[in-house]
Amino acid sequence: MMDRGLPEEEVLGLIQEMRDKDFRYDRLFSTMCTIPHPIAIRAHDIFVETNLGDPGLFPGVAEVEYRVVRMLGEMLGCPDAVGYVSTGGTESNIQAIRSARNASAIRDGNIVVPESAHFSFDKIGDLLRLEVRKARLDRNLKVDLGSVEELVDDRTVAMVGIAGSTEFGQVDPLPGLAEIALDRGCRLHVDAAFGGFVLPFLKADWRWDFRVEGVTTITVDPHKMGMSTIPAGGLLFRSLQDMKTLETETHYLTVAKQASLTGTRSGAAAAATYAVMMHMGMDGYRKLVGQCMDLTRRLVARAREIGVEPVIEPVLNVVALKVDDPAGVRAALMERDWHVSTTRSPRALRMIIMPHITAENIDLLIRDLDQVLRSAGAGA
Ligand code: 0PR
Repeated sequence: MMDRGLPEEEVLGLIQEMRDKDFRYDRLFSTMCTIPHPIAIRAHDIFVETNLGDPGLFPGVAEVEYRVVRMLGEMLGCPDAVGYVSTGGTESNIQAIRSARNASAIRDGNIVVPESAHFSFDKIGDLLRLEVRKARLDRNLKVDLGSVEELVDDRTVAMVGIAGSTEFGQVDPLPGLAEIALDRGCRLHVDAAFGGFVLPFLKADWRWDFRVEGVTTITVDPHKMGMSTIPAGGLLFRSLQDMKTLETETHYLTVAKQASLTGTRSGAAAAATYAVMMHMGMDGYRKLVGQCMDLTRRLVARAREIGVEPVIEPVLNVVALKVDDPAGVRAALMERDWHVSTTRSPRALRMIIMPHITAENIDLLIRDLDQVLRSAGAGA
């Protein structure tokens, strides 16, 4: 740091220079975040200095968080669910598994997750010293129940199902997983970090949330399809008892116990989430998700016009396209200022159709994809 600070204008100029290096959201097909709703940004601003880690000092924002949890619980089929606003999917997944581990007497156990699980579960294995067993997927890229049954044993502290997988947007057969969980007396965590703000607003009724008996915890991220600000994650527990397994004593704070992973916590992101959920309502999200799904179908139709097929018929607003050399195609698209990503198995080109994506940019992207594939074909 310099001895003497710079004038405000100069600092803002420096900040802007760096900000200008960031890519613009409308060209980003690789992200599960989006431009927050304007009302979320305003609420974020109003609560910017608040800390949910010491709720006695900020009873206002503590009430906001309580209301957010209540709305999330209603949205996910359990109005009495408890939980908190976390920093995102990774923290929520860590805490869900930690609570399951704490609720069981096992300390060196395992968790059974689908092969398609987000990499946060590898971090969890490392942090909590749990073996991460990965169950096979079926040809629709849903977890194979037979494989799960083979992997679950008496040292399994939790099973995991995904409602909206990171790479393919697929939804695991949660009722089947719940049956196994109930049968084996095992907790079942649902990672709906992405799908949690999509599935409740689709016309088809997927059975995956707390309405499925046996589901104990759910991760759902307002900073993804919820249109809130970063860092807004959500973790919900069906039972208060399970959340209590996470509590530590907090001697000198205004509250005696804390269940969250981090101490100081952004009240701003919780307020942003409250504001956007209150403003959008179920209807607003239905419309938003409807638009994203329409655009998803448009992308798939345009891809088919140039002879490219999706790996699976999209369930959510995630598309994986079968192309030769996805990494090479991704790099070529990046030269044209399009940002897409790739999947591991099967290898494909991955695109997420977030609220910032427009029909025009889908058409332009597919036009460029066509050119990239043709020149690769010509060069081969
Ligand atoms: N669970 C699922 C199903 C996810 O898709 C993700 C993140 C997580 C958990 C972890 O959530 P946090 O990143 O909030 O901790 N999925 C995205 C991904 O890995 C996150 C992301 C978002 C990546 C924006 C890039 C990006 O630009 O693809």
